[in-house]
Amino acid sequence: MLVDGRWQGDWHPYQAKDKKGRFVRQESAFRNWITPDGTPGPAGEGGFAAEIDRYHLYVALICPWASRTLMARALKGLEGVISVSVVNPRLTAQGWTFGGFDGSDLDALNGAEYVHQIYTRADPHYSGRATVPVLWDKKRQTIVSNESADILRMLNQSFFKIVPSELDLYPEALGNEIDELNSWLYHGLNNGVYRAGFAQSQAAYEEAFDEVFSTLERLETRLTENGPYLFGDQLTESDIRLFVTLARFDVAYFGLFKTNLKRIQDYPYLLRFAQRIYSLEGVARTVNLDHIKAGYYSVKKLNPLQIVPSGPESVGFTTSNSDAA
Ligand SMILES: N[C@@H](CCC(=O)N[C@@H](CS)C(=O)NCC(=O)O)C(=O)O
Repeated sequence: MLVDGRWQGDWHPYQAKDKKGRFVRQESAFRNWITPDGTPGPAGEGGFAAEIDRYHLYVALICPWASRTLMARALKGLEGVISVSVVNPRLTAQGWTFGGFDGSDLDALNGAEYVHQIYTRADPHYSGRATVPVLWDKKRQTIVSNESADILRMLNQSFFKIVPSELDLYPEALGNEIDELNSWLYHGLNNGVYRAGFAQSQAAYEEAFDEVFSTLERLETRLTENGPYLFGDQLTESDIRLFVTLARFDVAYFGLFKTNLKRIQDYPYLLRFAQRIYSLEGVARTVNLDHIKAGYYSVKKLNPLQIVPSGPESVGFTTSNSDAA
């Protein structure tokens, strides 16, 4: 991580925990919003108007938080409007790096070797993790946001004048319900798997494990009763948030994070849901199982020898690496 703009080499993902050994996630630091006309959004300062080719996303294809922003970019037709660089999947002693792994990019924009250099370019005294996603403003040469939940929402709502889209991932009438669902989905599943995987006590692991599987049961029931999406026929950001975790579950979390009561393939409605989302135009390009496996299994604290498993043979929905970004 960075401390006052200097990289500390002894990064390891166990840093933050509470008294009971529970994993605690760091808050994001850059919270500005792109808006249609550059007026300030719900947080941060103004001056970030939606424009063609002004913004750039730094992402890791291993990362569910980054992938949800990539999915929104694809589904909202913004691939020609916002450029992207994909980092290497393995987190190194210098954090995220560019170039070398199949499907990764060099940083053609800022010429950085490491993502932490993007952070110090935006703020020479930055302290904190150098996480992805990062939404970069090419005009002001700074970070707009490093919070994927905000980026997902601004990509949905701020570019309608540039790329009109029928799809509204956060319809006003469903706002409160989406927020409520996102909250238990995040706690029980999106972050629940991390709480299980990075738990530092048996009790903390078991608590998270139980919550992961009760959340999956709750979701399966919901989709059985009122699918095909979480809000019936309306595709929303909650579906994107669910999909990114489902796509990583059987291939990484089940083994590495020990969330191994059942696989997603054992839940018929969740599997059908994943297949449906995967088939939406542009989504397959955001899913790269080689990056996901290489990335998660490179976390030394959880897998000291960093051996990447050969299986599973399939995650149950159609994937093809040649389709991936
Ligand atoms: N709150 C952030 C979390 C992002 C995050 O935790 N990204 C991970 C990868 S999945 C990361 O970059 N970790 C590197 C680190 O912690 O040093 C978001 O949702 O945007």
